[in-house]
Amino acid sequence: MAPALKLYGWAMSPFVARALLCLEEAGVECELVSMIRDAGDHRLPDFLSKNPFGQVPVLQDGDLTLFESRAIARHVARKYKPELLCGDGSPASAAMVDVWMEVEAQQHHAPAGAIVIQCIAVELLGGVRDQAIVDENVSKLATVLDVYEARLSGSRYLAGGTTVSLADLCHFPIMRYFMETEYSTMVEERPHVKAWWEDLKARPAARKVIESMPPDFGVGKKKTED
Ligand SMILES: N[C@@H](CCC(=O)N[C@@H](CS)C(=O)NCC(=O)O)C(=O)O
Ligand SMILES: *[C@@H]1O[C@H](CO)[C@@H](O)[C@H](O)[C@H]1NC(C)=O
Repeated sequence: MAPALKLYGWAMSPFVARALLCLEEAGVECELVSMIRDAGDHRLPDFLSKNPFGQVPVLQDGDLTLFESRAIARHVARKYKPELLCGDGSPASAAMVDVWMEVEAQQHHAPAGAIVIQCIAVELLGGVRDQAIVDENVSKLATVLDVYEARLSGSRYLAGGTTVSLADLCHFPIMRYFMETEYSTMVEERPHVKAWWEDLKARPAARKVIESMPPDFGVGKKKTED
């Protein structure tokens, strides 16, 4: 029988990978319906009826159709592995998962994503990176990672305690690409952030998802095929 869940998108996208990682961690079987960005699959009417913003990923879980990778991640956790959302089960510990999920979305993602785009994507697409954008975002990310270093010196995971939560997992996809840039030293230089990252990437679910995340977004491969 085909799995009841379907995820639409291209697996190398950090947003799609966020959903895939969460599904994998929750042990949920899900069919990846592959789409091709260059072919404009995400702008076809059928896809726009699933996500009017024309972005991947989209999750279909029975009658429920969802977009926005963090909302998908929360849904999967809530329905299939609630421990990922609630720490030790107390309201206080669930609140800390929420706080650090917001930190990922509001503080970490933009600078880390900007560095990844400039240092990997722009150059592979034949452009020239804008070093001013890189520098500004490196400085912003350094401040953010200093906060992480302090936080992780008191607990193994961001939400506190010794069990992984959705807050940690949500960082994985953009970190995976960030660690391929020369700015990965920013992680190496912060021992607690480094230990946290090594722990995350060693998780079986992360090792599985990373197989579909080539460090060059598959762009390098495409170039040689052209
Ligand atoms: N906030 C969204 C962002 C999704 C997103 O940017 N998806 C990219 C994946 S590479 C996309 O679909 N881009 C195609 C486009 O915007 O045309 C999420 O978290 O799911
Ligand atoms: C970071 O990168 C973004 C996106 O390229 C850019 O708009 C912004 O000015 C950069 N700097 C900071 C401090 O966020």
